Amino acid sequence: MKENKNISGKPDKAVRVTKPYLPPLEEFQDYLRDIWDSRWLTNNGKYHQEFEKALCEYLGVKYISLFPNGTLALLIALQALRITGEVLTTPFSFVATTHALWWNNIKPVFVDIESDTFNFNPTKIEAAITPQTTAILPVHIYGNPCKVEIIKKIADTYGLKIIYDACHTFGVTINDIPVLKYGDLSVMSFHATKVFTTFEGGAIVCHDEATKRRIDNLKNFGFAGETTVVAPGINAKMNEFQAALGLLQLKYIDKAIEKRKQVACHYREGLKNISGISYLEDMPDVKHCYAYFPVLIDVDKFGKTRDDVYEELKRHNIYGRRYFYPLISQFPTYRGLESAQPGIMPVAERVTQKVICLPIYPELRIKTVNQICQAILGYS
Ligand code: T4K
Repeated sequence: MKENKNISGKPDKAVRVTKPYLPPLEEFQDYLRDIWDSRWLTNNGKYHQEFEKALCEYLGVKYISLFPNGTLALLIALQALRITGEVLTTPFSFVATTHALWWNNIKPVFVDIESDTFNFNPTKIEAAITPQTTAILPVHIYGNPCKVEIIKKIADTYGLKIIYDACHTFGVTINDIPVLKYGDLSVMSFHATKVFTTFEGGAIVCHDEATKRRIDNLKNFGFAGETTVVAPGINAKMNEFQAALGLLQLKYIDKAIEKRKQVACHYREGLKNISGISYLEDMPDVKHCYAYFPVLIDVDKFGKTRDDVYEELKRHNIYGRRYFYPLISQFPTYRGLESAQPGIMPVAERVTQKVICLPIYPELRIKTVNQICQAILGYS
């Protein structure tokens, strides 16, 4: 394996929270040459079309629209369903989830999370619904599925749409059913830090042809033909280079997820029975993608805070990340909202103080995983 170099060209020994899994460069060069020769670079090109089809097959869904990143896909998902007013969402996510609401002039209403999954808590939905509520935007955080059946039941009762932020999931299934089949729409990210990457990238999964057409129009300035514009759309098209990488990545993704699983299993083994350290187990009947490996540090039992551990790991050249700290509702941009007030979301407030995501990626050596566990153990 080649050694990584840092920006100044020196060997980079740091172990970071993630590292993109890339196919052999020679294989990508064939695609590059083809794109170069064809001079067709974007706008629903050959590889875009092939990738959409191949991705539908791989993920077991009917309709996918590709995007240049997950954030634009979230923005368009909300536009496509004409969501307005208030939307219930989680404060425990990457800030893009809530930003997408704000950019659409929608008021986010934060709802607490569950203590065992860190996902949006469905038992808190009904109390947060108002006459202005039009939709729910939960996140399958760390790739672990939300309680999709319960959320659907509540949404159906109140006539609400569901858009899942599925930016952490790839190939995740519940009882062999793709998690992407739930909700009116699901939004994916193929950013460099994700399980499946197209450099930057994203997608919306929908379940009927008319919605797919509307999404495709919206991402192409609203054009519904050469001379007709049916909506104030935007430019949110994935280019041919991203699509070609996506096609190639599909060949390797199963192997990559299997390697992530091995890393997760070794962490669980290395960190088990340590007072004050807890982590998520695999959920029954779920096929996971092992996007992140979050660990909670309980200061009373472990004797050190999460931030102590974070700093200690840095001294070992190991860069975990405090995903997701602070809560979105604690950022100055959002903390004025009624639903963001301190004390309203006790679980999220507790988890955000305790969580650290340890490095996980397919090329992470088991030897390194053991060293990370030892660094934590030796610090208690
Ligand atoms: N919804 C959710 C739930 C999300 O998590 C995200 C994105 C979105 C929506 C929006 O999707 P996108 O519009 O991004 O497609 C990263 C990512 O930028 C962001 O995509 C991701 N979530 C978020 C959780 O993490 P940072 O600021 O933590 O990334 P950064 O640059 O610090 O990278 C983290 C580590 O990854 C680095 O220390 C090393 C490694 N890395 C990173 C890059 C960019 C590489 O090895 N190579 C790379 O090219 O936000």
